[in-house]
Amino acid sequence: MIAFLIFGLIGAWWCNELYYGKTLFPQGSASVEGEKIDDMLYITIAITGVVFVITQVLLFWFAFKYQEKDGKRAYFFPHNTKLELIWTTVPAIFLTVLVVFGLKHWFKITGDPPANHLLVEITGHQFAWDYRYPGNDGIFGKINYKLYNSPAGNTLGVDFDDPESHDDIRATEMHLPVGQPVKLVIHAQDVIHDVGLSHFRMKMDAVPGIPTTMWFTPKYTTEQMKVRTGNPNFVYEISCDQMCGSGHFSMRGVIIVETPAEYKAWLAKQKPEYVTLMEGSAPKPNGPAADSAKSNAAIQAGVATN
Ligand SMILES: [Cu+2]
Repeated sequence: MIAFLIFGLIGAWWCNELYYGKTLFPQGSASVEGEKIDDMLYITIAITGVVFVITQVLLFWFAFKYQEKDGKRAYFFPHNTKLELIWTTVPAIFLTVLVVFGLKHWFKITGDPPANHLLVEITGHQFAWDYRYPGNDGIFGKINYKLYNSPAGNTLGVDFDDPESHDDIRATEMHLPVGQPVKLVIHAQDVIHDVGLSHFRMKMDAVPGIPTTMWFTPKYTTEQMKVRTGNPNFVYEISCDQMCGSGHFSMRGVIIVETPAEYKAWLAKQKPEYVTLMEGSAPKPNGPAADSAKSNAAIQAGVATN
C-alpha cells in the first residue's frame, strides 16, 4: 500500500508536470480570450490537486494502518449526518464557483464579439475543413443543402441566387490578421465534427443543421510563433476534436495568422467563388445580378454534365 502510494504520486506528478506540462501548454495561450481558459485550468488543477493528494494519502495510509491483525476489532461507524453534510456542501460550493466562472467565459466567447470583428465560416465534412469569407458586404450568401453539387464545385451548397453570395470567397487555408477578433461560424455537412484550436485554447462542435459560433483574438502571427516555439515549421493547426469516422485523424486544417497588411494583400488576391464558378460554366452571366436567376441552373447543370 505504501509503495503504491509513493509510486502512484510520483507517476501523477511526472504525468502532469514533466510530460503534459511540456506538451500541452508550452507557450501559453495564443489568443487573448484563451488566457482565461488557462487560468481556469490551473485553478481547477490546483484545487482538485490538493484534494487529490490529501485523499490519496489518506486512502493508502488508512488501508495500511488499519489492515487486518489478530485481536483487532473493527470500529462500527454506520452513519454521521454532520459529516455527510460537510462532504456534500463543501465540494458543491467549490464546484459551483468553478462552473460559474466557466459559464461566464463560455457566454463571452459564444456571444457577441467586438464590433471590429472579422467573420469566417468553417465547414466540416468527412474528412476536411472548408473556409468561406463574406466579402465586402460582410454577409455570407445563403446555404441550402439541396444545392450541394460536388461535380460542379458548389460543395458548400451556396445559393448563388442570393446576391450576397456573389462576393463570398472560398479558401483552402484560414488566414487571419493578428490582433483582430475573429468570429467563426461553424457548420457540418454530414456528422458532428469539432473545430479544435489548441494553440488558441478554443474548441466548438460543428453540428449538421445547427450553426455554432465562437470568437477569439489571435495574439501572435505565425512568424512570431515560429520564434516563440523555436520551431521553424510551426503552423497553427485545426484538429477535428470529435471522432467522426475512419479519416478523423486526417482532418487537419491550417490557420495562418499574419500582419494586417499581409492579410489585406492575401484577401485582395482571392477571387469570389461565384466568379470562379461562372467562368468555368456556360452560359456566363451578363452581370452580377442580371442573370442571377439562371446562375444556380448554370452552375448545377452546366458543369455537372461536362
Ligand atoms: Cu473528426
